[in-house]
Amino acid sequence: MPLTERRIGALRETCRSFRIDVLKAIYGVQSGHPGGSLSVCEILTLLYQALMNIDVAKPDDPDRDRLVLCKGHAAPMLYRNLIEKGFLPKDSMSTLRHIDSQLQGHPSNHTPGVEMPSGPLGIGLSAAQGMALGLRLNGSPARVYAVLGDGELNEGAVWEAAMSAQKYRLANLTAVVDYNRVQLDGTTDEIMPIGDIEGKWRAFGWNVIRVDGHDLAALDAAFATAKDCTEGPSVLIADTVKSKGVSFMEGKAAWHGKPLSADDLAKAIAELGGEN
Ligand SMILES: Cc1ncc(C[n+]2csc(CCOP(=O)(O)OP(=O)(O)O)c2C)c(N)n1
Repeated sequence: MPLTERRIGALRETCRSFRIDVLKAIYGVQSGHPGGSLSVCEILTLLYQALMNIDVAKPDDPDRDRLVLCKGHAAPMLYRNLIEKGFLPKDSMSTLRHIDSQLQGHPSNHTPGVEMPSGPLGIGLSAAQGMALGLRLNGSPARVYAVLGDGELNEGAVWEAAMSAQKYRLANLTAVVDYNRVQLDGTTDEIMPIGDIEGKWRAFGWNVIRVDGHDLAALDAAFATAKDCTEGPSVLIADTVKSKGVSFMEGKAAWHGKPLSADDLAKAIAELGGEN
């Protein structure tokens, strides 16, 4: 069943407030990655708040769905989602990147709700496909989601995992590429062009679904199509905008890993309709 318009509207509001909370946390510690956290907002929020079968009361449920945030630098948006699901204390965003905090700069498996540590790009899809294979061998109905960046596709290990997931026809695995076309210090086209991104995944035997990565209803439909594909793994190529939601930051590599100044934060919050 697709999500109702009402539910989509509520999730849109959730995304708006998550963007503000993430920017405030990065501002507070003067460190972190705003660009890729904002671009992946709808993808993570839809999965965590609506689609994935996870329950804080049963964190070790063998049949829980798993998500690997392969682009681990977008951790602030992951943490904001885990807080909402009750895995982390409500007020913990302000501890982002503090020593001994559960909210480290990149996901750690010491953090409740995190299934796989990440940060080094390129390793997440291998871990996710291993999880998917193990779950299938155990007869579990659980699904595994792997969220990658398009810059991350520069890593050869991604394509080894892509080959392997197709060999084992892992229909319980959905990868999502947050295709914002910008990486750390330039565009993906400048640094290492991906070319025909859909054709590449198709050549590796994947079911490819193209989607607007900020349109929650379209993403919901795309995840449903992926679930219905029983032949093998699916990948959503999700067109997104780096730093989505804050016009003066959008599409700019400069905001990949730069904290906001007090003025920037005030402007961003005003644009997102929040209170300073
Ligand atoms: C193996 C590895 N090399 C380099 C880095 C440094 N690094 C962190 S983020 C990033 C750019 C990632 O770009 P992309 O995957 O497109 O992420 P997004 O734009 O979605 O934030 C780089 C090169 C890293 N984390 N791991």
